[in-house]
Formats: sequence, structure tokens, C-alpha cells
Amino acid sequence: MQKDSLVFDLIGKELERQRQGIELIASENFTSFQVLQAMGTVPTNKYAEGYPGKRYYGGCEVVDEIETLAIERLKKIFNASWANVQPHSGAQANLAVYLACLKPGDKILGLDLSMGGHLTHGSPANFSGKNYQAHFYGVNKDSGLVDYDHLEANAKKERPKLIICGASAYSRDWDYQRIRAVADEVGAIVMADIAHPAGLIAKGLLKDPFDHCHIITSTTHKTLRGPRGGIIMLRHDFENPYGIRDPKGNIRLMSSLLDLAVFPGMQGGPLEHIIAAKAVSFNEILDESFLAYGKQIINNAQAMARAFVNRGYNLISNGTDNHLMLIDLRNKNLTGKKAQETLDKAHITLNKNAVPFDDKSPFVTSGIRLGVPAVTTRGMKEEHMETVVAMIDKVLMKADDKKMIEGVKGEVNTFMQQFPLYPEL
Ligand code: DSN
Repeated sequence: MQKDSLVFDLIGKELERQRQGIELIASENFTSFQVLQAMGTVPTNKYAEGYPGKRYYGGCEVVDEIETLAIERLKKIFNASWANVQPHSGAQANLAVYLACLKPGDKILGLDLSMGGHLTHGSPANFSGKNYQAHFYGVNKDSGLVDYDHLEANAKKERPKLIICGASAYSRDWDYQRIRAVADEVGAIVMADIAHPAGLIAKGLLKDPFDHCHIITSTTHKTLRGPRGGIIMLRHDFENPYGIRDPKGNIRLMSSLLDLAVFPGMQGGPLEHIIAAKAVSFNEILDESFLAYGKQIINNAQAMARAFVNRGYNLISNGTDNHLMLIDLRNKNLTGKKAQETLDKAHITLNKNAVPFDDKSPFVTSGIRLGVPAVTTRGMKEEHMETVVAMIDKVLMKADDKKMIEGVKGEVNTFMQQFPLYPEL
């Protein structure tokens, strides 16, 4: 069979796009070369439904070792007592938690998507909003911070079974302790979806949600810088509050219900080549160098936020504690859609994003979300943030000047040559 040049040429074009541009999508990153290598390996050929030592197929002795290594490394990173590394994505991880904790029609309480929350936290367009009765909390209009009073009031009114914290577009740290106190009052389980800041939490650079939140989910490809995928963790296992028993009549621990929810509840065969790549990335996170990476992310995000504020941009909550920021462009007479499309032409990639209390549709939006994990992996430091923001500002302030935008694209491509990406390829 001849090499499929059609597909491999497109993969080559995507590599060039990633090399030449400035990547500011807050949920993206560049894996190490060895993580990339592990993904393209032979465990993809193996069926391994079940868990290490308890599979439904023969020949699983090697993938058992791979998966066990991934689980043990992940537990070590977060000081967790139990982990499941099989979810194919963050959405799957969240679905598994809902399957384990809820019955269809049960109430959940999450951060509103339009205020920075995630689709899987109860959006009516998503399984979480279709199968469960979703209620929401928001952010304070003036401060842009999570409105914990609103959360508490809604929790007391609705008495949800599950309270979800975590966000896709929120630049501040969370008060997990307060959320747990509310949950204890109303008898709810707390799930923290730490997909965005997980890499910073892993190194102690943000508050630790593990002691306050019963269940933690995450993706592995954002600040954790691993392959695309999901994980679920517990620091403290606990008896399920619904009295569900195993065939011997013992009350099942939550870890057991979560394992059952992932498989056979909502997935079949695990992706053992991806689990191998997760294990490689977890080893990288355990290394001391990942702490320096996390610190640099925060320094870069703060330098970028300052550079925007100095140019009169309106940052939600006036800054950032983590790797991302959300900018309301209304004072610049721009929509998020126009900003994203125009910056794309200059090879600067980010996404339009609703801002809290947005008056525009989700397809247009008044804002943009920017994050620095990917450019930090490329090697950028604080001083480069000023250059990046200057280029963004130049494009946005004359968004219809095609010649200028073409010029900035050239500047971007030249600038990025000093930050090589995958020289091995
Ligand atoms: N799509 C991801 C993000 O961009 O934040 C969340 O799943």
C-alpha cells in the first residue's frame, strides 16, 4: 500500500501552521515529542475492556502494566488515593461522574456557560442539561468573581445532588472550602472540573481542591500538557450516599461506582496508546522542571494581562490568577467574532468568547479568551508578552487594513522562528 500522501501532507501543513503561528487558545498546548511518539504506538491495536487485572480479553498483561503505571503516576502528582485514566475526554469524565452520582432528572448546580462555565456543567444543548435538571450560579457583575452568595442561595433553594465547580473561561482561583460548606448543608456531592488549571494545581501554584471536593475531573491536554484525554480522581474514597450495594451486599465505595460508570457505563475499550502517552506526560509533570513551567505560565499570563490593561483593554475581574484572561471588547467597538477572524489572518489564534452578561449571541460574542500555556511551552517569557500584545493591538485597532494585517502576519512568522517546535519532525 502506498503512503497516504493526501492525509500526511495535510498533517504536515498542520505542523507548519502550529510552528508559524502564535497559539493563544487557553485550552491548547504542545505535548513533548515523547508524548507524541507514545500516541502513535501499537497499544492502539489492543482491546482491553475492564481494568488492570480484570479484563474481558486475553493478552492484556502489557497494557495492564501501562495503565497501572499511568494510574500510579497520576495518584502521585495529586496525592490522590484513586484514579481512572480511561475517559477519552473531559466531557466523558464528567459524564461518568454524573452516571455514578445521579439518576436522570436529578438536580445539578454549575457555573453558567455564559459566565465562564462549561457545556458539560448543565448546558441545555448538552447531555448534562438534557438528562439532569440543571441550575446555575454566575459571577458578580462588578467584580467578575464567582458569586458564592448566589451559589449558596441557589443550592439552598434547589437542593441539588451535585454541585459542580470549575470553568472554561474564568481567570481567578476558586473558594473550594466555601463550596464544600454549602454542599454539606444541602447534602450535595461536589465535583471540581479542573481541566483548565490542573497543571498549576499539580505544582501547588493554585489552591488545592482535593480535600474539599469529593470528586475531581480533568482533561490531560491543557495545562497538564499531555495527550488529548480525560481523568477522574479521588483523594478520599467514600461510601456512595445512595446505598448502592455490590453483589455480596456491601455498600459500594464511590471509586467502584466511578469505575463502573466509565466502563461498562459509558465507554467500551480504553485507548491504551493514549493511556501510555498519559503515563509519559505524568512522569514529565512529576519532574521538577514542570514547576518552573507552571510558574512561567503564571508570570506570562500576568505580564500579558498588564500589557492589555496598559492599552485600555477591559479584562474581566481586572486580571488573572491562572493561565488565561477574558477581555470584553465592547469599549474597543469590536465583537469577539471579528477579533478572532481578523487575528487568524495574522496567524494569531485565539477564540471569541461570551463575557458575563453579554448582549451578543454565542456565535458573535463581545469578548475574546486568551491563554499562555502553549506559548510558554514554546519558550516565551514575560518580555515576549509585550511584543505579542503589541501585535494583537495593532491588528485589532485597524481590523480592516488588509495590508497592515499581512505585514503583521510576516512579523508573527519571523518572531516564531526563535521558538522551535518539534525540531525532531
Ligand atoms: N473546549 C475547551 C475549552 O476551550 O476550554 C473546554 O472543553
